[in-house]
Amino acid sequence: MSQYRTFTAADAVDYARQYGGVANPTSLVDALEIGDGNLNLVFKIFDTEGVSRVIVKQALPYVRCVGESWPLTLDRARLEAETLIEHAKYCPQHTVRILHYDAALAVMVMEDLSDHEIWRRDLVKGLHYPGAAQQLGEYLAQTLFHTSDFVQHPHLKKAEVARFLNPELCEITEDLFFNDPYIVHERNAYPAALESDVAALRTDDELKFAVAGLKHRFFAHAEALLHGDIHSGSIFVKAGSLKAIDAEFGFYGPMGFDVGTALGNLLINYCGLPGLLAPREAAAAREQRLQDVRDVWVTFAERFLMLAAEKSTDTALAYPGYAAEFLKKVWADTVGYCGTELVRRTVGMSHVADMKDIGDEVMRTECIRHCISLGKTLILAAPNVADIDALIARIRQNG
Ligand code: SR1
Ligand code: MG
Repeated sequence: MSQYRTFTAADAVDYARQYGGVANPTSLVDALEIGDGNLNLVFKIFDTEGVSRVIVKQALPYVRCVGESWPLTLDRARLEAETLIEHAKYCPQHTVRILHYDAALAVMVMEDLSDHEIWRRDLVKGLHYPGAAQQLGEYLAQTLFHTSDFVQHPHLKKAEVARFLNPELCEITEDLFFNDPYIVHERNAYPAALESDVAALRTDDELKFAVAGLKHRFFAHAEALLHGDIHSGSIFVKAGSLKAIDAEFGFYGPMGFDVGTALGNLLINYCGLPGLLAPREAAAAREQRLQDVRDVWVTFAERFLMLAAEKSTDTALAYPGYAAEFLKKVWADTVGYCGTELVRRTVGMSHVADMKDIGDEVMRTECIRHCISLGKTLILAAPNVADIDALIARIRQNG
């Protein structure tokens, strides 16, 4: 990676001129670094009219939100670009378009989605995008089915597992999801008033046993090419459109991890809404969030079964009824991983606006307490939650 250098705004403009695919490249004149995520540099590239035209994204050789003390592989840029390119083969309508990438520079150029909004930013305002949940279910079904053993040739599948080995980014997930919240760790951060709730996670044998199973399946079950971090901050929306971005955690893993992460972020929002909005608006938005959870799962499951019936190429896996049986395992994983997302976003290091933006400290603490409690409930209940109705009933029971 000797060619690597960290881009300045001027470098980003030059790069976009070469690889942005704009008709008149010299019209690109300005760049603004807008990265607000945990890991990378992100430049918006503007033309002479001040219109943003493409995005240049570059991985830094360390975790941006922590600094150089936490080095991180530059190969994540290749993994991100190749995951998104792969997903776009099967679901172009819901995957950001990668125009160019360079593994040595750890850089990619992608379509500008300035006419969209980061979904989390609008979920925090209680806004609803009709159809977004179904579109997310469609993205999950298309990408996970088409990269699975149901349809990939066994030789290709094994080669793809190798191409998408992502040990360093997986290790972040392994630590942040499945270790840190259940031990004393310096990365953890939560309100002091919740010390006893968090301490209870550390001594709950049944819970730690269930988390061990989820971590083990994350290690071992190479079921499909996951996005790997499909939270509401990795999704752009506008009326009638949804696009997944930010797939640097992509690897072959258990399908329920992606579906559970997606549902988990809707439920984090559900838990935060009473602190974000006035009571009447919060109640309405929470009902919508439960409907979104239902719509994501139902769309995912129905489309997955339809694809399995129509397109499965593996002789044994195509046996009638097998896909439905497999989906039951994906469902149990989904509920479990969903629970771990709720716990790690509140107890661990990666906090989100759905909680951080709650102005009132007491209210924020209560919303976080609810999120931890719901997460724990879902992890424990995962093998016994019969279906989406039972999940929604459990969520309501939890408060
Ligand atoms: C150190 S990275 C922390 C988190 O940010 C990313 O978006 C992932 O969610 C990761 O877990
Ligand atoms: Mg990300």
